[in-house]
Amino acid sequence: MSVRGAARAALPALVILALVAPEAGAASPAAPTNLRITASTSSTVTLAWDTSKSGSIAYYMVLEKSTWSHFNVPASQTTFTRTRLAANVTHSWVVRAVDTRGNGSRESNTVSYKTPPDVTAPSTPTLSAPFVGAKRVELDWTDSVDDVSGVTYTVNVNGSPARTDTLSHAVLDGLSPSTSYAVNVSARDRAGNSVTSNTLTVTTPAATDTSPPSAPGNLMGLEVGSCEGWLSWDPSTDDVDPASTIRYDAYVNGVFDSATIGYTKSIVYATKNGTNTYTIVAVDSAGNESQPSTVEIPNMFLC
Ligand SMILES: [Ca+2]
Ligand SMILES: [Ca+2]
Repeated sequence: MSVRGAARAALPALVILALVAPEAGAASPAAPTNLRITASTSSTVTLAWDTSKSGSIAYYMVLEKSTWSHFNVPASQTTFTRTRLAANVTHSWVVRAVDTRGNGSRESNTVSYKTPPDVTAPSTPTLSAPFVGAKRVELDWTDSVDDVSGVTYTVNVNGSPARTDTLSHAVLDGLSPSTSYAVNVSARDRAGNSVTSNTLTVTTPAATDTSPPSAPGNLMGLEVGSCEGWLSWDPSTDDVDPASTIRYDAYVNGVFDSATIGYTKSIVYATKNGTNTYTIVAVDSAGNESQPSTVEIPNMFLC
């Protein structure tokens, strides 16, 4: 762990100490007792404890020592359910009572629970292709849900991974016209369990579209921190392609910089001191390019 990471990890402990430090001369409440686990699943644990025998209790503080987290529970409540626990980790908890003057009790007994390894794959996504263009295919799939963790998706084209992301939507670009592709999506949980969607065979049409999209409208450039430019523009329209599949190529001082698809914002940088010129060109799925839209941002500096 880096020095900065260690300092960050230690911070919640310092905060907890400050929160429950007893006032000089004030009696601390008695510690809660009989902390126990009353229910558990692969990713949740329910704790219960017996009330403090003395003190005017304002709330209970459940400290999760394995993650340096704490959770406050009203005094009327002597149970707490922790959800979304990481798999295959030993977690441990204690409870402290805090009275209405802010005095904290000693810690209760400690309980621990080791979550089992995650061996269950996420639910199977269902893949569809809402748009098939000459060189570009839009893919959409149902969200895959895992029992323990988040899910990462990999789009496979003809059996090879093409892109990986956490979004349940993708546009494949750079395909060939009049060609068939076998496409599916694998969903993987953090433990590495994966499941694969249905396989679609998509056949791109010939590139007969010769009309370019409209030029990106209302291009705006905002300088952020001298060297960074935030660009935004209104979506282009095309005679064939839906807005979600139009590609925008960004140029910095005439040099290609980056591309986005269906997304009308971009972050660009200065490549020289002074005024930098940014250009956005919309490109449809057949490769037709719009008229360029240009904005200048003055007074920039190289990062
Ligand atoms: Ca799982
Ligand atoms: Ca077109």
